[in-house]
Amino acid sequence: MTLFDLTGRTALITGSSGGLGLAMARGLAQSGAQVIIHGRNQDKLEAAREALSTEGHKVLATSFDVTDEAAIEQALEALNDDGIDIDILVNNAGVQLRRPLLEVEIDQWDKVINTNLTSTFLLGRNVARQMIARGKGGKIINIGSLMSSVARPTVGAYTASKGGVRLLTQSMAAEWAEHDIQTNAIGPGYMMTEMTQPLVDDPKFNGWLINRTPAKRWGVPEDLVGTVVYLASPASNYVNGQIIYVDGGMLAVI
Ligand code: GCO
Ligand code: CA
Repeated sequence: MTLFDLTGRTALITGSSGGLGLAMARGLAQSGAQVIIHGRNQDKLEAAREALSTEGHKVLATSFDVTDEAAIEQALEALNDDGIDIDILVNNAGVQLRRPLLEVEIDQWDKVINTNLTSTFLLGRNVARQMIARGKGGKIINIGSLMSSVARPTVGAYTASKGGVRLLTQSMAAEWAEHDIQTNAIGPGYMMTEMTQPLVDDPKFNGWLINRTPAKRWGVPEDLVGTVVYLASPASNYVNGQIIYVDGGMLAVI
């Protein structure tokens, strides 16, 4: 069993029918894990499942609203009934809202907080309950953002939610480390995905980004694979409550 071998482990990755989530699911599968991918769009989810299966990976698919406690409980129960234990949970599902705070309505605010932060609490709590009941420990990896620690105009709700993810990660570590659960976060920088496509297509923003990033390039989803495999593997068994920024150096440099 090498330090990064995930053979025999099962990983649930939310929001993984495309973008960062699918790249992380593929990376975990390539390291030997059985992956359970998740999404709300059935066509996208099935296409992702087909792709991973065709590549020879052990893959299952599940679909539930990450903001709905009953739906989460039902989905976890169904996996349990199929004898599937979740050893690795990646809380990746998230939405963005680019709108000045003065113009944000409460239902828009709630959608961002519920999808990005509350979902991480609900899934983390329920999976941790199972891990503790099994006495086997496990890995919880919460996907934060550059915005877990810095802000920019027009993404206030998202930033508040991702700042919450960072300190919720530390709170989970504080309470669950003694059960051999390692809870850490990844803070992706500006990665090329559907979510950031409008920014890529904006010559002004794109120019600023390339200039502001020490690596002088956008990240791509595959840039997250090494970090998620590390945090999902025995290599990180004594790492807890940390956030690792995968941002081309942006946060380290003014
Ligand atoms: C934005 C972007 C960022 C990225 C990412 C950066 O509008 O500023 O959407 O928030 O998505 O979160 O880490
Ligand atoms: Ca197992």
